[in-house]
Amino acid sequence: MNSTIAISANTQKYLDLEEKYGAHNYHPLPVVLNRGEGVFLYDVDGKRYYDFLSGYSAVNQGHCHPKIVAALVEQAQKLTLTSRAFHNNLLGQYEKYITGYFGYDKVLPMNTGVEAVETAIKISRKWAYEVKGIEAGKAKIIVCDGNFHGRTINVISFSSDPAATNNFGPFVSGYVSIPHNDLHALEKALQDENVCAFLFEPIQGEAGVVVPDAGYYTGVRNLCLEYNVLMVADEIQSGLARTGKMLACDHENVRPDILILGKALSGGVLPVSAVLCDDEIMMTIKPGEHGSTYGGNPLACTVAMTALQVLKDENMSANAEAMGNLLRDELKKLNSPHISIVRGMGLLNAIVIKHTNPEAAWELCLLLKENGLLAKPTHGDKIRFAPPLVITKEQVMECVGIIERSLKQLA
Ligand code: IF1
Repeated sequence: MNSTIAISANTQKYLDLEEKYGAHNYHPLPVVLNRGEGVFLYDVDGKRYYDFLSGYSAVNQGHCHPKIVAALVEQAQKLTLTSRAFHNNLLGQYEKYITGYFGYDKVLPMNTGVEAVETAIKISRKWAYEVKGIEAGKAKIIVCDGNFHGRTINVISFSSDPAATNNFGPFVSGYVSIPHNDLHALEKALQDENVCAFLFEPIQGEAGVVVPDAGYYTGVRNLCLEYNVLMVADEIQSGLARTGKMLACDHENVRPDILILGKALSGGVLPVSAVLCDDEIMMTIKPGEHGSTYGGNPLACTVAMTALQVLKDENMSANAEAMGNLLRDELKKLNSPHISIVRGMGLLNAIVIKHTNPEAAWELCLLLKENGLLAKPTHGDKIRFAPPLVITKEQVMECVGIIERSLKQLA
């Protein structure tokens, strides 16, 4: 499979360890990294790469951002975890900061992305029974075909990807799946009075960066209002300046009822996630009904405040928009016979590979790696191009050169 490249003995040593002692639940590129700085990653042989994955959009602020790392180190020497059995001096400050930043009454802090999705689902169901008045146990949530919201049993219960669900049953009920980017299908599904929420990714990431038509977010907002259903946006990947606005929904000035954040909320240094909504929804959760050991820990609170502040101070939305436009324009100009589609928004992009070899996207990623750029294929023929948002114009042009060279080397 790794036919086109040679692997150093040093690198192979690390690959062998993982092969022997780690679960085989991933198929990574054969590169072993030990350092990151800004848009760059370095491997154990000292080779430098442009990072075009950004930890699946967790490292929007760039690797080891000095301000985020400084906040982490300073706080780590004072207090890292109290649990929620006691208060800590940073939680309230963080809650005030993030609710002000995004304009919601309340926040519920969690750690990983999928935990925040689970939290949003639990809150939606509480709201269904205690505010909307749906009969006990009957609440339904509408989701989209091709969704990716994480890996728990509940969340994979509404996945349409066989790889995510195969032999993991039995599954959780209460979900209805409709096509992505289809307002007619949404309106039809909303006829069911037991529907309490519509959970969606503003841009479908795992499906291959599928951007909906202009007006979709507005349409969703209006339909959810009309049918008294919560609009729940999973902005874990599309949010935090990645698409050229703080949130993807901001492109249409649409405010979801429940906002789910993760990934870049910590700039890639810790798992930090959050659910934001107003009192009518959040106050349905009472003490003892939900929580997490690490959620809202002082280390996470400090890191998240710094990571959010850095996004604003360094105008990362504006840079993502400008560099994204440049990247897509230049990729289209290559006119490569091997690229059938270039799509995306800001710096959340993908190309679709056209080639007789079904392994071509993987082979291209190996060539890109040889030429100094790291990217990963998804669903066989798509490759995500999502560098940290600190990338400069000169760097984008250098990366386009690497991509052009690699495409020409693709047999
Ligand atoms: C892996 C994908 C990206 C997400 C959205 C929730 C979560 C994710 C919109 C869960 C996580 C990650 C998980 C990662 C691969 C990656 C991914 F290809 F699988 F789809 F980014 F595109 N909502 N996405 O994208 O967050 O619990 O992982 O913190 O290896 O599974 P998590």
